[in-house]
Amino acid sequence: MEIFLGFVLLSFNGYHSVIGTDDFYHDTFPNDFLWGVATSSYQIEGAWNEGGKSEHIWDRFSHDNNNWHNDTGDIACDSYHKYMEDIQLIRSLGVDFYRFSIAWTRIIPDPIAYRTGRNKSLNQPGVNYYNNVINELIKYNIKPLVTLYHWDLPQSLQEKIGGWNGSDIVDYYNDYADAAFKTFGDRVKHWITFNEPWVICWMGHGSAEYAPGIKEPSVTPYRCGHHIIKSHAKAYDTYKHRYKTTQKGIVGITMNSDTMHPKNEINQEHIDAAERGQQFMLGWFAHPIYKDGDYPKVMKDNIGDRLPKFTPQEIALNNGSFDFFGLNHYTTVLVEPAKKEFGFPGDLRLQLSRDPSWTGSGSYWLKVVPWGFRDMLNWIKKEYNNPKVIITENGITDNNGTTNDPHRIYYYRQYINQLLKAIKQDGCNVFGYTAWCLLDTFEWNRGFHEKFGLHSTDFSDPARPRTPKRSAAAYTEIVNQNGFPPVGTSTTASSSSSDVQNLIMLILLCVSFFCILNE
Ligand code: PNW
Repeated sequence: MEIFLGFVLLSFNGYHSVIGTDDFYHDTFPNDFLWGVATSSYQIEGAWNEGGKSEHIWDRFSHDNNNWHNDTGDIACDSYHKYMEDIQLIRSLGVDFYRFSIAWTRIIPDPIAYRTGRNKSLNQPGVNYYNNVINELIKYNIKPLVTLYHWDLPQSLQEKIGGWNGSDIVDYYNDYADAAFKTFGDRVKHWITFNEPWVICWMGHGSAEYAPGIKEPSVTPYRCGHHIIKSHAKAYDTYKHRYKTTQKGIVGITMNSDTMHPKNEINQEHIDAAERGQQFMLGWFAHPIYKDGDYPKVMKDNIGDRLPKFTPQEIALNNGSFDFFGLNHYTTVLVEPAKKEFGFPGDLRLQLSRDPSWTGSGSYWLKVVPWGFRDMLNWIKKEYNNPKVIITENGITDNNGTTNDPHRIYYYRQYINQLLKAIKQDGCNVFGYTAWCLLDTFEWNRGFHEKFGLHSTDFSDPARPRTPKRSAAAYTEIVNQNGFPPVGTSTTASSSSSDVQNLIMLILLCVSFFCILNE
Protein backbone atom coordinates (compact mmCIF):
# COMPACT_ATOMS: atom_id res chain seq x y z
CA MET A 1 0.00 0.00 0.00
CA GLU A 2 2.77 2.47 1.04
CA ILE A 3 4.63 1.74 -2.16
CA PHE A 4 1.53 2.37 -4.17
CA LEU A 5 0.79 5.66 -2.41
CA GLY A 6 4.42 6.68 -2.78
CA PHE A 7 4.13 6.12 -6.50
CA VAL A 8 0.99 8.22 -6.61
CA LEU A 9 2.71 11.04 -4.72
CA LEU A 10 5.75 10.91 -6.98
CA SER A 11 3.50 11.02 -9.99
CA PHE A 12 1.62 13.84 -8.37
CA ASN A 13 4.82 15.92 -8.23
CA GLY A 14 5.37 15.24 -11.90
CA TYR A 15 1.77 16.05 -12.63
CA HIS A 16 2.00 19.31 -10.79
CA SER A 17 5.07 20.44 -12.71
CA VAL A 18 3.47 19.47 -16.03
CA ILE A 19 0.35 21.57 -15.61
CA GLY A 20 1.82 24.06 -13.17
CA THR A 21 5.12 25.82 -12.99
CA ASP A 22 7.53 24.33 -15.50
CA ASP A 23 5.47 23.53 -18.56
CA PHE A 24 5.78 26.02 -21.42
CA TYR A 25 2.44 27.72 -21.81
CA HIS A 26 1.19 28.67 -25.26
CA ASP A 27 -1.12 31.65 -25.34
CA THR A 28 -1.07 35.34 -26.09
CA PHE A 29 -1.13 38.40 -23.82
CA PRO A 30 -4.19 40.67 -23.60
CA ASN A 31 -4.63 42.80 -26.73
CA ASP A 32 -3.76 46.07 -25.01
CA PHE A 33 -0.63 44.66 -23.32
CA LEU A 34 2.36 47.03 -23.64
CA TRP A 35 5.88 45.92 -24.60
CA GLY A 36 8.94 48.02 -23.91
CA VAL A 37 12.67 48.31 -23.46
CA ALA A 38 14.64 50.39 -20.96
CA THR A 39 17.81 52.32 -20.12
CA SER A 40 18.80 55.02 -17.63
CA SER A 41 20.57 58.37 -18.04
CA TYR A 42 23.94 57.75 -16.38
CA GLN A 43 24.25 54.26 -17.82
CA ILE A 44 24.01 55.37 -21.45
CA GLU A 45 24.31 59.12 -22.01
CA GLY A 46 27.96 60.01 -21.39
CA ALA A 47 28.61 63.73 -22.01
CA TRP A 48 28.96 64.00 -18.25
CA ASN A 49 30.06 67.65 -18.30
CA GLU A 50 28.50 68.85 -21.57
CA GLY A 51 25.52 71.05 -22.30
CA GLY A 52 25.55 72.79 -18.92
CA LYS A 53 25.08 69.57 -16.93
CA SER A 54 26.47 69.70 -13.38
CA GLU A 55 28.17 66.93 -11.41
CA HIS A 56 26.03 64.26 -9.74
CA ILE A 57 26.80 61.66 -7.07
CA TRP A 58 27.55 58.92 -9.60
CA ASP A 59 30.02 61.15 -11.47
CA ARG A 60 31.78 61.70 -8.14
CA PHE A 61 31.62 58.05 -7.06
CA SER A 62 33.05 56.91 -10.40
CA HIS A 63 35.78 59.54 -10.49
CA ASP A 64 36.79 58.42 -7.00
CA ASN A 65 37.61 55.01 -8.53
CA ASN A 66 34.95 52.95 -6.81
CA ASN A 67 33.99 50.81 -9.82
CA TRP A 68 35.31 47.71 -11.54
CA HIS A 69 38.52 48.62 -13.43
CA ASN A 70 37.82 52.24 -12.44
CA ASP A 71 35.24 52.42 -15.23
CA THR A 72 33.11 55.58 -15.37
CA GLY A 73 30.02 56.77 -17.24
CA ASP A 74 31.87 59.80 -18.63
CA ILE A 75 31.23 58.55 -22.17
CA ALA A 76 29.27 55.30 -21.58
CA CYS A 77 27.30 54.55 -24.78
CA ASP A 78 27.51 58.21 -25.84
CA SER A 79 23.74 58.27 -26.25
CA TYR A 80 23.72 62.00 -25.62
CA HIS A 81 25.06 62.24 -29.17
CA LYS A 82 23.74 58.96 -30.57
CA TYR A 83 20.12 59.01 -29.37
CA MET A 84 18.76 59.03 -32.93
CA GLU A 85 20.55 55.78 -33.66
CA ASP A 86 19.27 54.30 -30.39
CA ILE A 87 15.71 55.20 -31.29
CA GLN A 88 16.16 53.32 -34.56
CA LEU A 89 17.21 50.26 -32.53
CA ILE A 90 14.12 50.65 -30.34
CA ARG A 91 12.02 51.00 -33.44
CA SER A 92 13.40 47.82 -34.96
CA LEU A 93 12.50 45.93 -31.77
CA GLY A 94 8.87 46.76 -32.51
CA VAL A 95 8.06 47.78 -28.93
CA ASP A 96 5.27 50.11 -27.77
CA PHE A 97 7.31 52.21 -25.33
CA TYR A 98 10.80 53.22 -24.28
CA ARG A 99 11.63 53.63 -20.61
CA PHE A 100 14.49 56.08 -20.02
CA SER A 101 15.42 58.49 -17.24
CA ILE A 102 16.00 62.22 -17.10
CA ALA A 103 19.22 63.44 -15.49
CA TRP A 104 18.18 66.04 -12.90
CA THR A 105 21.58 67.77 -13.36
CA ARG A 106 20.90 68.38 -17.05
CA ILE A 107 17.72 70.35 -16.49
CA ILE A 108 18.44 71.93 -13.06
CA PRO A 109 22.23 72.08 -12.67
CA ASP A 110 22.05 74.24 -9.53
CA PRO A 111 18.99 73.13 -7.53
CA ILE A 112 19.77 75.44 -4.61
CA ALA A 113 19.84 78.53 -6.85
CA TYR A 114 16.63 77.29 -8.46
CA ARG A 115 14.87 76.81 -5.12
CA THR A 116 15.98 80.09 -3.59
CA GLY A 117 14.95 81.94 -6.75
CA ARG A 118 18.50 83.05 -7.60
CA ASN A 119 18.12 81.23 -10.90
CA LYS A 120 14.61 80.17 -11.80
CA SER A 121 15.33 79.05 -15.34
CA LEU A 122 15.91 75.52 -16.57
CA ASN A 123 19.10 74.64 -18.42
CA GLN A 124 18.06 74.95 -22.07
CA PRO A 125 20.53 72.48 -23.68
CA GLY A 126 19.37 69.79 -21.23
CA VAL A 127 15.71 70.53 -21.92
CA ASN A 128 16.43 70.46 -25.66
CA TYR A 129 18.10 67.06 -25.38
CA TYR A 130 15.09 65.43 -23.71
CA ASN A 131 12.67 67.26 -26.00
CA ASN A 132 14.57 65.81 -28.94
CA VAL A 133 14.45 62.29 -27.50
CA ILE A 134 10.73 62.53 -26.70
CA ASN A 135 9.81 64.05 -30.06
CA GLU A 136 11.82 61.49 -31.97
CA LEU A 137 10.10 58.65 -30.08
CA ILE A 138 6.65 60.11 -30.71
CA LYS A 139 7.47 60.50 -34.41
CA TYR A 140 7.72 56.69 -34.55
CA ASN A 141 4.72 56.11 -32.33
CA ILE A 142 6.84 54.90 -29.38
CA LYS A 143 5.51 56.06 -26.00
CA PRO A 144 8.03 57.67 -23.63
CA LEU A 145 7.93 56.14 -20.12
CA VAL A 146 10.04 58.49 -18.03
CA THR A 147 11.86 57.78 -14.76
CA LEU A 148 12.56 61.00 -12.89
CA TYR A 149 15.21 59.63 -10.58
CA HIS A 150 17.50 56.79 -11.58
CA TRP A 151 20.18 57.46 -8.93
CA ASP A 152 21.93 60.59 -10.26
CA LEU A 153 21.41 63.09 -7.42
CA PRO A 154 23.01 66.52 -7.91
CA GLN A 155 26.32 66.49 -6.00
CA SER A 156 25.53 69.91 -4.52
CA LEU A 157 22.47 68.46 -2.74
CA GLN A 158 24.57 65.62 -1.35
CA GLU A 159 27.09 68.06 0.07
CA LYS A 160 24.88 70.92 1.22
CA ILE A 161 21.72 69.25 2.51
CA GLY A 162 22.86 65.65 3.11
CA GLY A 163 21.15 64.16 0.05
CA TRP A 164 18.46 61.55 0.85
CA ASN A 165 19.59 61.54 4.48
CA GLY A 166 18.33 65.11 4.97
CA SER A 167 14.68 66.13 5.22
CA ASP A 168 14.97 69.18 2.92
CA ILE A 169 15.42 66.88 -0.06
CA VAL A 170 11.64 66.45 -0.31
CA ASP A 171 11.14 70.04 -1.48
CA TYR A 172 14.10 69.95 -3.85
CA TYR A 173 12.81 66.77 -5.44
CA ASN A 174 9.38 68.33 -5.79
CA ASP A 175 10.84 71.36 -7.60
CA TYR A 176 12.52 69.01 -10.06
CA ALA A 177 9.49 66.77 -10.57
CA ASP A 178 7.23 69.79 -11.03
CA ALA A 179 9.62 71.23 -13.66
CA ALA A 180 9.71 67.92 -15.54
CA PHE A 181 5.90 67.52 -15.51
CA LYS A 182 5.48 71.09 -16.70
CA THR A 183 8.11 70.89 -19.45
CA PHE A 184 7.57 67.40 -20.86
CA GLY A 185 4.11 66.38 -19.62
CA ASP A 186 2.31 67.53 -22.76
CA ARG A 187 3.92 64.47 -24.44
CA VAL A 188 4.94 62.16 -21.55
CA LYS A 189 1.94 60.31 -20.11
CA HIS A 190 3.73 57.72 -17.96
CA TRP A 191 5.91 58.86 -15.06
CA ILE A 192 8.00 56.86 -12.60
CA THR A 193 9.09 58.97 -9.61
CA PHE A 194 11.94 56.71 -8.41
CA ASN A 195 13.84 53.71 -9.63
CA GLU A 196 14.50 51.15 -6.89
CA PRO A 197 14.50 52.96 -3.55
CA TRP A 198 15.75 49.75 -1.89
CA VAL A 199 18.95 49.89 -3.95
CA ILE A 200 19.35 53.65 -3.38
CA CYS A 201 18.96 53.32 0.38
CA TRP A 202 20.66 50.04 1.15
CA MET A 203 23.43 49.92 -1.45
CA GLY A 204 24.02 53.69 -1.38
CA HIS A 205 23.64 54.39 2.36
CA GLY A 206 24.12 51.03 4.13
CA SER A 207 26.59 48.82 2.29
CA ALA A 208 28.32 51.69 0.42
CA GLU A 209 28.54 49.65 -2.80
CA TYR A 210 26.79 52.44 -4.73
CA ALA A 211 26.90 56.24 -4.68
CA PRO A 212 27.05 58.19 -2.44
CA GLY A 213 29.06 55.39 -0.78
CA ILE A 214 27.78 55.85 2.79
CA LYS A 215 28.30 52.91 5.14
CA GLU A 216 25.90 53.53 8.03
CA PRO A 217 23.60 50.51 8.10
CA SER A 218 21.87 51.16 11.41
CA VAL A 219 19.87 54.33 10.67
CA THR A 220 20.79 55.99 7.37
CA PRO A 221 19.07 53.54 4.98
CA TYR A 222 15.83 54.04 6.92
CA ARG A 223 16.12 57.82 6.87
CA CYS A 224 16.84 57.66 3.13
CA GLY A 225 13.77 55.47 2.60
CA HIS A 226 11.62 57.82 4.66
CA HIS A 227 12.58 60.85 2.58
CA ILE A 228 12.14 58.98 -0.68
CA ILE A 229 8.61 57.88 0.25
CA LYS A 230 7.72 61.44 1.28
CA SER A 231 9.25 62.82 -1.94
CA HIS A 232 7.30 60.34 -4.01
CA ALA A 233 4.01 61.12 -2.26
CA LYS A 234 4.52 64.87 -2.60
CA ALA A 235 5.40 64.64 -6.30
CA TYR A 236 2.38 62.41 -6.87
CA ASP A 237 0.23 65.03 -5.16
CA THR A 238 1.79 67.81 -7.27
CA TYR A 239 0.94 65.93 -10.45
CA LYS A 240 -2.59 65.19 -9.25
CA HIS A 241 -3.36 68.80 -8.39
CA ARG A 242 -1.42 70.73 -11.01
CA TYR A 243 -1.20 68.54 -14.11
CA LYS A 244 -3.45 65.52 -14.11
CA THR A 245 -6.61 67.16 -15.43
CA THR A 246 -4.86 68.81 -18.35
CA GLN A 247 -2.13 66.27 -19.12
CA LYS A 248 -4.07 63.09 -18.25
CA GLY A 249 -0.97 61.03 -17.46
CA ILE A 250 -0.29 58.40 -14.81
CA VAL A 251 2.34 58.32 -12.05
CA GLY A 252 3.86 55.43 -10.10
CA ILE A 253 7.07 54.28 -8.48
CA THR A 254 9.35 51.37 -9.45
CA MET A 255 10.53 49.03 -6.72
CA ASN A 256 12.94 46.14 -7.12
CA SER A 257 12.30 42.86 -5.42
CA ASP A 258 13.76 39.41 -5.44
CA THR A 259 11.32 36.63 -4.62
CA MET A 260 11.93 35.47 -1.07
CA HIS A 261 11.38 31.73 -1.04
CA PRO A 262 11.56 29.59 2.13
CA LYS A 263 14.68 27.40 2.03
CA ASN A 264 12.69 24.60 3.62
CA GLU A 265 9.19 24.87 2.17
CA ILE A 266 7.50 22.87 4.95
CA ASN A 267 9.20 24.58 7.89
CA GLN A 268 7.00 27.33 9.36
CA GLU A 269 10.01 29.34 10.59
CA HIS A 270 11.43 29.38 7.08
CA ILE A 271 8.04 30.38 5.68
CA ASP A 272 7.82 33.22 8.23
CA ALA A 273 11.38 34.30 7.44
CA ALA A 274 10.59 34.48 3.73
CA GLU A 275 7.51 36.61 4.43
CA ARG A 276 9.63 38.89 6.65
CA GLY A 277 12.22 39.19 3.89
CA GLN A 278 9.53 40.15 1.37
CA GLN A 279 8.12 42.79 3.72
CA PHE A 280 11.57 44.32 4.28
CA MET A 281 12.53 44.34 0.61
CA LEU A 282 9.32 45.21 -1.21
CA GLY A 283 6.99 46.11 1.69
CA TRP A 284 9.37 48.83 2.94
CA PHE A 285 8.22 51.03 0.04
CA ALA A 286 5.12 49.29 -1.25
CA HIS A 287 3.26 49.05 2.07
CA PRO A 288 3.12 52.84 2.70
CA ILE A 289 2.13 53.62 -0.88
CA TYR A 290 -0.02 50.64 -1.91
CA LYS A 291 -1.46 49.43 1.41
CA ASP A 292 -2.07 51.79 4.31
CA GLY A 293 0.31 54.78 4.31
CA ASP A 294 2.71 53.34 6.90
CA TYR A 295 5.56 50.78 7.18
CA PRO A 296 4.88 47.04 7.52
CA LYS A 297 4.36 46.01 11.14
CA VAL A 298 7.34 43.66 11.11
CA MET A 299 9.62 46.57 10.20
CA LYS A 300 8.27 48.71 13.03
CA ASP A 301 8.64 45.80 15.47
CA ASN A 302 12.17 44.83 14.46
CA ILE A 303 13.68 48.27 13.91
CA GLY A 304 12.05 50.20 16.76
CA ASP A 305 13.14 53.81 17.22
CA ARG A 306 15.63 53.67 14.38
CA LEU A 307 12.73 53.64 11.91
CA PRO A 308 11.46 57.22 11.36
CA LYS A 309 7.75 57.82 11.96
CA PHE A 310 5.22 59.33 9.57
CA THR A 311 2.75 61.95 10.86
CA PRO A 312 -0.97 61.26 10.28
CA GLN A 313 -0.91 63.83 7.44
CA GLU A 314 2.03 62.07 5.81
CA ILE A 315 0.32 58.70 6.14
CA ALA A 316 -2.72 60.14 4.37
CA LEU A 317 -0.53 61.53 1.59
CA ASN A 318 1.42 58.28 1.13
CA ASN A 319 -1.63 56.06 1.10
CA GLY A 320 -2.81 55.41 -2.46
CA SER A 321 -0.26 57.74 -4.07
CA PHE A 322 -0.11 55.69 -7.25
CA ASP A 323 -1.74 54.98 -10.58
CA PHE A 324 0.29 51.81 -11.15
CA PHE A 325 2.85 49.55 -9.47
CA GLY A 326 6.29 49.41 -11.14
CA LEU A 327 8.29 46.25 -10.50
CA ASN A 328 11.88 45.41 -11.40
CA HIS A 329 12.45 41.70 -10.97
CA TYR A 330 15.47 39.57 -11.82
CA THR A 331 15.87 36.64 -9.45
CA THR A 332 14.87 34.57 -6.40
CA VAL A 333 16.65 33.88 -3.12
CA LEU A 334 16.23 31.19 -0.45
CA VAL A 335 15.50 32.37 3.06
CA GLU A 336 15.95 30.86 6.53
CA PRO A 337 15.86 32.49 9.96
CA ALA A 338 19.11 33.69 11.55
CA LYS A 339 20.38 35.94 14.32
CA LYS A 340 22.21 38.87 12.72
CA GLU A 341 24.07 42.01 13.65
CA PHE A 342 22.28 45.25 14.48
CA GLY A 343 21.13 47.47 11.57
CA PHE A 344 20.05 46.73 8.02
CA PRO A 345 20.00 43.95 6.87
CA GLY A 346 20.53 42.41 10.33
CA ASP A 347 17.08 43.72 11.32
CA LEU A 348 15.53 41.14 9.00
CA ARG A 349 16.97 38.33 11.16
CA LEU A 350 17.41 35.97 8.28
CA GLN A 351 20.01 34.31 6.13
CA LEU A 352 19.85 34.38 2.32
CA SER A 353 21.25 31.75 -0.02
CA ARG A 354 20.89 30.47 -3.56
CA ASP A 355 20.28 26.95 -4.73
CA PRO A 356 23.56 25.72 -6.28
CA SER A 357 21.55 23.97 -9.00
CA TRP A 358 20.13 27.26 -10.32
CA THR A 359 21.66 28.48 -13.57
CA GLY A 360 23.88 31.53 -13.08
CA SER A 361 24.64 34.65 -15.13
CA GLY A 362 27.36 37.28 -15.42
CA SER A 363 26.32 38.69 -12.01
CA TYR A 364 26.85 36.75 -8.76
CA TRP A 365 23.39 37.76 -7.45
CA LEU A 366 21.40 36.91 -10.57
CA LYS A 367 20.30 33.26 -10.81
CA VAL A 368 17.78 32.06 -13.36
CA VAL A 369 14.59 31.08 -11.48
CA PRO A 370 11.61 31.69 -13.78
CA TRP A 371 8.93 30.24 -11.45
CA GLY A 372 9.97 32.77 -8.80
CA PHE A 373 8.69 35.55 -11.06
CA ARG A 374 5.19 34.06 -11.06
CA ASP A 375 5.34 33.69 -7.27
CA MET A 376 6.37 37.34 -6.92
CA LEU A 377 3.44 38.54 -9.02
CA ASN A 378 1.02 36.44 -7.02
CA TRP A 379 2.43 37.80 -3.74
CA ILE A 380 1.84 41.36 -5.00
CA LYS A 381 -1.66 40.45 -6.12
CA LYS A 382 -2.53 39.06 -2.69
CA GLU A 383 -0.72 41.66 -0.57
CA TYR A 384 -1.80 44.84 -2.38
CA ASN A 385 -5.24 43.93 -3.66
CA ASN A 386 -4.23 43.17 -7.24
CA PRO A 387 -2.96 46.59 -8.36
CA LYS A 388 -2.18 47.47 -11.97
CA VAL A 389 1.44 46.32 -12.34
CA ILE A 390 3.99 47.13 -15.00
CA ILE A 391 7.25 45.19 -15.13
CA THR A 392 9.76 48.01 -15.60
CA GLU A 393 12.90 45.82 -15.74
CA ASN A 394 13.77 42.17 -16.28
CA GLY A 395 16.81 40.66 -17.96
CA ILE A 396 20.10 38.82 -17.59
CA THR A 397 23.85 39.47 -17.79
CA ASP A 398 26.87 37.83 -19.26
CA ASN A 399 30.45 39.09 -19.19
CA ASN A 400 31.45 38.87 -22.83
CA GLY A 401 28.62 40.67 -24.63
CA THR A 402 28.44 37.94 -27.27
CA THR A 403 25.88 38.54 -30.01
CA ASN A 404 25.14 34.81 -30.00
CA ASP A 405 23.32 34.72 -26.65
CA PRO A 406 21.04 31.69 -26.27
CA HIS A 407 21.19 32.08 -22.45
CA ARG A 408 19.47 35.47 -22.77
CA ILE A 409 16.87 34.12 -25.20
CA TYR A 410 16.18 31.29 -22.73
CA TYR A 411 15.85 33.75 -19.84
CA TYR A 412 13.42 36.05 -21.64
CA ARG A 413 11.25 33.26 -22.98
CA GLN A 414 11.02 31.52 -19.62
CA TYR A 415 10.41 34.64 -17.54
CA ILE A 416 7.88 36.09 -19.98
CA ASN A 417 6.15 32.73 -20.08
CA GLN A 418 5.75 32.80 -16.29
CA LEU A 419 4.38 36.32 -16.59
CA LEU A 420 1.84 35.05 -19.09
CA LYS A 421 0.76 32.33 -16.65
CA ALA A 422 0.47 34.89 -13.85
CA ILE A 423 -1.86 36.97 -16.02
CA LYS A 424 -3.90 34.28 -17.74
CA GLN A 425 -4.01 31.54 -15.10
CA ASP A 426 -3.71 33.49 -11.85
CA GLY A 427 -5.49 36.73 -12.78
CA CYS A 428 -2.58 39.06 -11.93
CA ASN A 429 -3.28 42.54 -13.25
CA VAL A 430 -0.08 43.19 -15.23
CA PHE A 431 -0.39 45.58 -18.17
CA GLY A 432 3.16 45.86 -19.50
CA TYR A 433 6.64 44.40 -19.65
CA THR A 434 10.04 46.04 -20.11
CA ALA A 435 13.23 44.26 -21.14
CA TRP A 436 16.41 45.47 -19.45
CA CYS A 437 18.39 46.58 -21.32
CA LEU A 438 18.31 48.14 -24.80
CA LEU A 439 22.09 47.82 -25.06
CA ASP A 440 25.21 46.95 -23.07
CA THR A 441 25.77 49.90 -20.76
CA PHE A 442 27.71 51.17 -17.78
CA GLU A 443 26.56 48.70 -15.11
CA TRP A 444 27.20 50.87 -12.02
CA ASN A 445 29.98 49.59 -9.75
CA ARG A 446 30.42 46.61 -12.08
CA GLY A 447 31.53 49.02 -14.80
CA PHE A 448 31.38 47.57 -18.32
CA HIS A 449 31.99 44.07 -17.02
CA GLU A 450 28.35 42.95 -16.65
CA LYS A 451 26.29 43.18 -19.82
CA PHE A 452 22.49 43.14 -20.02
CA GLY A 453 22.00 44.40 -23.58
CA LEU A 454 19.80 43.22 -26.41
CA HIS A 455 22.44 45.04 -28.48
CA SER A 456 26.16 44.93 -27.84
CA THR A 457 28.12 48.16 -27.55
CA ASP A 458 31.80 48.23 -28.49
CA PHE A 459 33.33 50.34 -25.71
CA SER A 460 36.82 50.11 -27.22
CA ASP A 461 35.71 52.04 -30.30
CA PRO A 462 35.24 55.82 -29.83
CA ALA A 463 32.22 55.61 -32.16
CA ARG A 464 30.57 53.12 -29.76
CA PRO A 465 29.02 51.01 -32.54
CA ARG A 466 25.98 48.91 -31.57
CA THR A 467 25.26 45.41 -32.93
CA PRO A 468 22.00 43.51 -32.40
CA LYS A 469 22.32 40.26 -30.47
CA ARG A 470 20.26 37.21 -31.35
CA SER A 471 18.14 37.97 -28.27
CA ALA A 472 16.96 41.22 -29.93
CA ALA A 473 15.32 39.20 -32.71
CA ALA A 474 13.93 36.70 -30.20
CA TYR A 475 12.39 39.51 -28.13
CA THR A 476 10.93 41.09 -31.27
CA GLU A 477 9.31 37.78 -32.14
CA ILE A 478 7.63 37.64 -28.72
CA VAL A 479 6.50 41.27 -29.10
CA ASN A 480 5.18 40.75 -32.64
CA GLN A 481 3.29 37.62 -31.65
CA ASN A 482 2.12 39.23 -28.39
CA GLY A 483 3.37 36.19 -26.48
CA PHE A 484 3.57 32.56 -27.45
CA PRO A 485 0.59 31.58 -29.60
CA PRO A 486 0.10 27.86 -30.13
CA VAL A 487 2.13 26.82 -33.16
CA GLY A 488 1.98 23.91 -35.58
CA THR A 489 2.18 20.25 -34.71
CA SER A 490 4.76 20.32 -31.93
CA THR A 491 2.45 22.27 -29.66
CA THR A 492 -0.47 20.00 -30.42
CA ALA A 493 1.71 16.96 -29.74
CA SER A 494 2.90 18.28 -26.38
CA SER A 495 -0.56 19.32 -25.25
CA SER A 496 -2.03 15.97 -26.22
CA SER A 497 0.77 14.15 -24.37
CA SER A 498 0.00 16.18 -21.26
CA ASP A 499 -3.70 15.36 -21.73
CA VAL A 500 -2.79 11.67 -21.60
CA GLN A 501 -0.66 12.24 -18.51
CA ASN A 502 -3.53 14.09 -16.85
CA LEU A 503 -5.89 11.23 -17.59
CA ILE A 504 -3.47 8.65 -16.15
CA MET A 505 -3.07 10.79 -13.05
CA LEU A 506 -6.80 11.04 -12.60
CA ILE A 507 -7.16 7.26 -12.78
CA LEU A 508 -4.29 6.76 -10.30
CA LEU A 509 -5.81 9.23 -7.88
CA CYS A 510 -9.22 7.53 -8.05
CA VAL A 511 -7.62 4.13 -7.43
CA SER A 512 -5.61 5.42 -4.47
CA PHE A 513 -8.67 7.03 -2.85
CA PHE A 514 -10.51 3.75 -3.36
CA CYS A 515 -7.65 1.90 -1.61
CA ILE A 516 -7.64 4.38 1.29
CA LEU A 517 -11.39 4.05 1.75
CA ASN A 518 -11.10 0.28 1.83
CA GLU A 519 -8.34 0.21 4.47
C1 PNW B 1 18.81 47.61 -11.36
N1 PNW B 1 20.72 43.68 -6.52
O1 PNW B 1 19.77 47.59 -10.35
C2 PNW B 1 18.84 49.00 -11.96
O2 PNW B 1 17.59 49.63 -12.01
C3 PNW B 1 19.52 49.08 -13.28
O3 PNW B 1 19.99 50.38 -13.51
C4 PNW B 1 20.60 48.05 -13.34
O4 PNW B 1 21.37 48.16 -14.50
C5 PNW B 1 19.92 46.69 -13.28
O5 PNW B 1 19.01 46.58 -12.22
C6 PNW B 1 20.90 45.55 -13.15
O6 PNW B 1 21.71 45.64 -12.01
C7 PNW B 1 19.94 46.56 -9.45
O7 PNW B 1 21.87 43.55 -6.07
C8 PNW B 1 21.17 46.49 -8.81
O8 PNW B 1 19.77 42.95 -6.10
C9 PNW B 1 21.42 45.54 -7.86
C10 PNW B 1 20.43 44.64 -7.51
C11 PNW B 1 19.19 44.71 -8.12
C12 PNW B 1 18.95 45.66 -9.10
